[in-house]
Amino acid sequence: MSKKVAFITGITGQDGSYLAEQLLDKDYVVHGMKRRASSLNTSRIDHIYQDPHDPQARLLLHYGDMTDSSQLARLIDQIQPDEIYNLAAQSHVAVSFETPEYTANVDGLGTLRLLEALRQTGIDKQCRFFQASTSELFGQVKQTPQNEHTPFYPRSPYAAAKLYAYWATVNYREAYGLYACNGILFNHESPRRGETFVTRKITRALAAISQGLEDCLFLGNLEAKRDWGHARDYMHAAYQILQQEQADDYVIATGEQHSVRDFLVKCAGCIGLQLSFSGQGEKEIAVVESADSRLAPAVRPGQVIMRIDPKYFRPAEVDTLLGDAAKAIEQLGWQPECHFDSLCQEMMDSDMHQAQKQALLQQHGY
Ligand code: NDP
Ligand code: GDR
Repeated sequence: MSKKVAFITGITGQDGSYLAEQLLDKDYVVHGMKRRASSLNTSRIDHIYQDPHDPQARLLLHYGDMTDSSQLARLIDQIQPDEIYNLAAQSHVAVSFETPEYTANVDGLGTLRLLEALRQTGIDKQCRFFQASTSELFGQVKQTPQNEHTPFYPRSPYAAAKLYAYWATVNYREAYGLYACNGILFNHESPRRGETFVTRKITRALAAISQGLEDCLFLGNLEAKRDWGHARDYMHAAYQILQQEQADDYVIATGEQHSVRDFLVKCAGCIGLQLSFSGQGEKEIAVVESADSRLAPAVRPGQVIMRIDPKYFRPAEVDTLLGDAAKAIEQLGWQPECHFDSLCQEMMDSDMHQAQKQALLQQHGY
C-alpha cells in the first residue's frame, strides 16, 4: 500500500515541528512549506531533516508563502496530498495590531488561497483539510467555558483574520463538499514555543535571571487568564480530526485556567524562587522572597525580577479563555496528557538547560 502524503504549511513553527514528527512516526510522507528567510528558520525541524537526495526520504521541504497563490497551487498539484494541515500564520496577537493588513493577508486570505488551490487542482474530493483556528475567535467571551456553540467576538486583527479563515473553511465544506475541518485550538505551549509569547518569555527570562545572564523580566497584563495545554497533545488532536468519517469542527482545550501571574509564580517555584508582589498597575513588581542557591545561584532575596512595561498591554485585550473540549473527548477519544504543572516544569527544565550551558560558556571565556 502506498504511504499517506501530508502537506504542512507552517512546518517550521512550534506546531508544525510536532505534527511533522508525529506523521513521520506514522509512516507518512511529509511535505512542508517554509519561507525564504535571510537566516536559517528551520531549527525546530533540523532534528528530523532528511537528505532530499535519498530516494527513501519522507520529509521534503518546499519554498512558498501564504501570500503567493500560484506557488500554493503548484505545490498542491505537485504533492497531491491526502491531508493538508494549514498551520502557517502571523500568529502573534500583539504584532497583529501593528501589522493588521499583513496579518489579514496571510492568516485570512492565505487560507482562502489554499482552499482555492485545492479546489482548482481538482483533488478536493480526495484530500482532507485542517485549519488551525483559535480560541481568540471567542475574544470577549459571551459564555464560560467556551465550546463549539459559543458566539465569536474577535478582539484583534489576528482574530478577525482567523474568523475569516474559520468561515472560509466551513463554507468550502458546505459549498463544495470538501472534507475541511477547524480545530479551535486554545493556547498551547512547549519548549519550542516562540520566545515572545508570554509563557516562553517567562521561562526563558527566569532561566537567564537564575544564572545571572539577565536581571529583570518585563511583562504586560498579569491578570489575563488562559487555558494552556501542550502543543504535542494539540497536534495529536489535529491528526485525529482528519481521521473521522465526517468533517467537523472541534474545540481543543484542557478545561483548566490560569493567569499569567500564576504561570510566573509556578515557573519561579520550579527553580526554587518564592516571589511576592507589591505596587499596583504599571508600578507592580515581583520581588524574590527566598531563592534556592543551587538552582538559581545568581539570585538574591530582595531582588526585583519582574516589572510591568505598559508597552506590552494590548489596544484590546482578551481577558479570559477557558475551553470545553467535551465534543473532542467524546467523538475523537482525545485527551490532553500534559497539564499545567508538568507544562511549566518541562518548559523551565528546557530553558534552564540552555541558560546553564550559556552561563558555563561565559564563565570559561567563550
Ligand atoms: P508559530 O508562530 O510558531 O508558527 C507559524 C508558522 O507559520 C511558521 O512556520 C512560520 O514560518 C509560518 N508563516 C508565517 N507567516 C507565513 C507566510 N506568510 N507564509 C508561509 N508561512 C508563514 O505558530 P504555532 O506553531 O504556535 O501555531 C500554528 C498555527 O496554529 C498558527 O496558525 C496559529 O495561529 C494557530 N494557533 C496557535 C495556537 C497556539 O497556542 N500555539 C492556538 C490557536 C491557534 P517562520 O518559521 O518562517 O516564521
Ligand atoms: P495569546 O498569547 O495572545 O493568547 O495568543 P500570548 O502568550 O502572546 O499572550 C497571552 C496573554 O498574556 C498577556 N501578556 C503578555 N503577552 C506577551 N506576548 N508578552 C508579554 O510580555 C505579556 N504580558 C502579559 C497577553 O496580554 C495575553 O493576554 C496565542 C497565540 O499562539 C495565538 O496564535 C493563538 O491563536 C492564541 O494563543 C490561542
